[in-house]
Amino acid sequence: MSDLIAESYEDIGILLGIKYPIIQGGMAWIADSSLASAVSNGGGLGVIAAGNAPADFVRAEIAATRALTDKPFGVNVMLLSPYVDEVIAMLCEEKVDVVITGAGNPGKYMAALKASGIKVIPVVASVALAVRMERNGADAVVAEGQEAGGHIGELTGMALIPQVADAVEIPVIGAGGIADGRGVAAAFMLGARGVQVGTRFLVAEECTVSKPYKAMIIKAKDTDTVTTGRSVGRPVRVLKNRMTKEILSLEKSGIDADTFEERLAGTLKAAAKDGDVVNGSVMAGQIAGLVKKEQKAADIIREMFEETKRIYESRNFICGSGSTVPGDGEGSI
Ligand code: TUI
Repeated sequence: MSDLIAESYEDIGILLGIKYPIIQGGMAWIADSSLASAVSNGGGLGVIAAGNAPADFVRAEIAATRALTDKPFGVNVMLLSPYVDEVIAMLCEEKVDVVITGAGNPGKYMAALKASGIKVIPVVASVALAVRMERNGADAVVAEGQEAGGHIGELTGMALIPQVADAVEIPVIGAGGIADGRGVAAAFMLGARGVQVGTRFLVAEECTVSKPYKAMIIKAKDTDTVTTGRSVGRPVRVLKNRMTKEILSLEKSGIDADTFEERLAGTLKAAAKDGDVVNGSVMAGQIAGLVKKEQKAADIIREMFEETKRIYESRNFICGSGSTVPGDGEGSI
């Protein structure tokens, strides 16, 4: 059984040059050089979020990250950004190690990124996009379930990850609802060879998100997230607050997509940077209820994979006898 871990370490580890098969989610307005370098120094793949920022801003974050770590790191490109073309051109110049894309189809950028020697890992929310991305030369895909925070698709990770794993040859990285070793082990069982984790890294000591945002994650319980924007085709998972109450009631009365976008503009920055968690967008995954304390990024990673290893070593089930009692190894899988 523990061979499976070794295999997954090798796969994503060798592909990305990292010790643990974990990618930090590229959270817009939050994932900066401080968090990305801490995750990379801790043995995972740290990721800077380009979000809606112009190329020069992202270039400065890349320089800052390079000053803080000599390990590989990535940049997350949010494909709905108005600056996406200039950000991609800059990333090709900078020759970053890895580009992870989200919220769209990166097909038209794939050739340029690959020609610059960059590894490309699109986030997908369907089998169809995963298959298309593999044909376009993606090095791996992140299969992200709708348990995740922020912009989401329709399928849960439990349904999406195994279907994507069956449909493509490239490694699949599971995401959405993963915040501890049980989540990692479950994703591996579904066919993933690595994980992407956002919400738990929100409370990393090195995460520069506002204090009220962190406090709200730590206080959150299982049912505290809600999906806004479904009615206008832009589903986004956030923690419930005064803002989500108003947005959901506007959606009930039939708000159009443009008015909706205008109403939301600036709300993620308000929560993440200015600490307004009452009127701002506090994006978080459904697993926020499990996240209870601030820790160093390196400790989060170590703890998660120690737990994964313990699970693999202890869940030694007897097969073939009809028994489901944890076994002594005889006839075990
Ligand atoms: O991108 C994310 N999560 C994000 S981006 C973000 S910034 C933002 N701010 C305000 C409003 C909206 C976004 C916050 N959270 N996750 C990756 C992800 N990508 N999840 C789902 C998808 C996805 C969904 C559909 C990717 C592709 C897709 O279909 C594309 C196609 O053409 O088939």
